[in-house]
Amino acid sequence: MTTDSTIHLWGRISSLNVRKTVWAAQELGLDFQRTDAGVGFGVTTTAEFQLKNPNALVPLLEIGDFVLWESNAIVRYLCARFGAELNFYPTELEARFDAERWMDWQQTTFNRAGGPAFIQLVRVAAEARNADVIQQSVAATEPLLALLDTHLQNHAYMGGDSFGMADIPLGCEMHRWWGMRTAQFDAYGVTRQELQAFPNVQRWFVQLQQRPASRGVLDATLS
Ligand SMILES: N[C@@H](CCC(=O)N[C@@H](CS)C(=O)NCC(=O)O)C(=O)O
Repeated sequence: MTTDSTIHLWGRISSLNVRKTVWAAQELGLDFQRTDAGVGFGVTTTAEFQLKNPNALVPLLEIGDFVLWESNAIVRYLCARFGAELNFYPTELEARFDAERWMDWQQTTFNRAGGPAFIQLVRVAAEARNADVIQQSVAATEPLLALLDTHLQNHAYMGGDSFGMADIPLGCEMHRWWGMRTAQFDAYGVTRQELQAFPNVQRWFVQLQQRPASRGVLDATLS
């Protein structure tokens, strides 16, 4: 048992999932340290790290003897433990599960739809890119943006009138989706709608970008 209460995040900032946890910690005004780990940095390949996360993935949260993996679980935990006054993790059960639902949707639906285009356009070498994969990713993502736009027509934030935990994962997804330049899609003969085509998403996303705690996350360069 250790008495060390340092809030330690493990993971490279180039990871969307790591960025969520960093943003959450910053919103909560936490004093935390982050160690680069994962592709390009190693660490996750060590036996010591895999004792903490047998998936050998980032992010990982460590506070003394407590370790937690899965990015959205980390966001939830930080908000629940350190954000009671802010109500980022809503106390009212229905409000909490409304937010939980959007967080699950981010991982199971939005990320799956938009991820392939990101991998192709940012991570795969130009000569190896597959235009069909990019096309399918756009076709799967744009209806989801329309769905989000409809939701945000009547809600200032994902969970209602005020910023909360569900804004973090989805804000990170929007940063990645709009961080890819439309010209990149054009280069593969794929038409992607601009952010302006989704005015409520645009209004919400600009509000998120204006939050001081989103710095280093929503202005991060994609890689
Ligand atoms: N569902 C997990 C996914 C974790 C994951 O896939 N992490 C990626 C980065 S986004 C990773 O660790 N990739 C390997 C690496 O960086 O070494 C979560 O949300 O935390």
